[in-house]
Amino acid sequence: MIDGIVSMLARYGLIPRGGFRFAAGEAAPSGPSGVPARSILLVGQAGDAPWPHFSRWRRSQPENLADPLDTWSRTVIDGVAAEFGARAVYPSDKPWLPFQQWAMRAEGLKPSPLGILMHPEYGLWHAYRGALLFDVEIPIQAPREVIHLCDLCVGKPCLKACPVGAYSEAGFAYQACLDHVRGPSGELCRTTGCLDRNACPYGAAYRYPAEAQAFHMAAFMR
Ligand code: B12
Repeated sequence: MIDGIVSMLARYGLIPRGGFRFAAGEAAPSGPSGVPARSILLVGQAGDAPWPHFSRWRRSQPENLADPLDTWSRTVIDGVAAEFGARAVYPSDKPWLPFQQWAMRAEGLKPSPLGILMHPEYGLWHAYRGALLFDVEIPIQAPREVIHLCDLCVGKPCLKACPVGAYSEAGFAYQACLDHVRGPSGELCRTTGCLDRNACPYGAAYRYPAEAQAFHMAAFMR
């Protein structure tokens, strides 16, 4: 089954991002039958691999379609869920589901100073597009030991590039970021993406192209 899921996701540039079994008695979201799920498989992306698939699909959609990436993700991942007897949930579902906590458990990742999880290969250039919940236990490998690259990073350039210091030890100054990105000096952030995220030296081969970063920044500004 996992092989089938992997090859269906690959058609869209998506990959499984690890999973785990919920412990007995743990508050798990419901599976396809409506009772608490027994296991979960996260679905996401490394680098911008889904971008060409998403862009092609988007050209066939109305120009003013709201939340196009979420809509594309639902279209694709709902199809995978239906094929493999799972229930799909999404990062944009409300109330928000704990995707980053699930990801830390599934792949052993830890947060970078920016809040984005640091991946040993993809750096900050990865995301979650959905998760598949199962009524049954699926064969999932336990996460391997991961070196948290931020522990090795001495200069922490990710905390120095933002002109308004939006990210700091105190967390993410959401309003300061938004005001700057929307304002007259935010042109570079709007067109090439978050300067702090781009300052990270890891996973450079997976960095999203400017077009994709501008798309995400526009969504953030809305
Ligand atoms: C709300 C939200 C935000 C809010 C944060 C407000 C806040 N202070 O809570 C805002 C709008 C600021 C935000 C921004 C961004 N976000 Co955001 N966000 C979410 C969302 C939808 C819900 C978070 C949540 O509360 N979950 C519920 C709790 C119970 O789950 P949790 O796992 O415990 O949540 C963790 C996060 O809340 C995290 N956290 C708290 N504050 C912040 C701030 C940032 C910037 C991040 C990344 C995480 C983070 O700490 C919690 C502890 O683990 C998640 C998706 C999801 N469902 O989790 C994405 C998510 C966390 N965001 C993500 C990303 C990438 C971003 C951006 C960096 C890029 C973008 N999408 O534009 C931007 C930053 C803007 C910039 N300068 O470039 C990714 C992170 C992926 C990863 N590799 O780790 C997620 C998982 C979405 C996804 N599809 O993959 N985000």
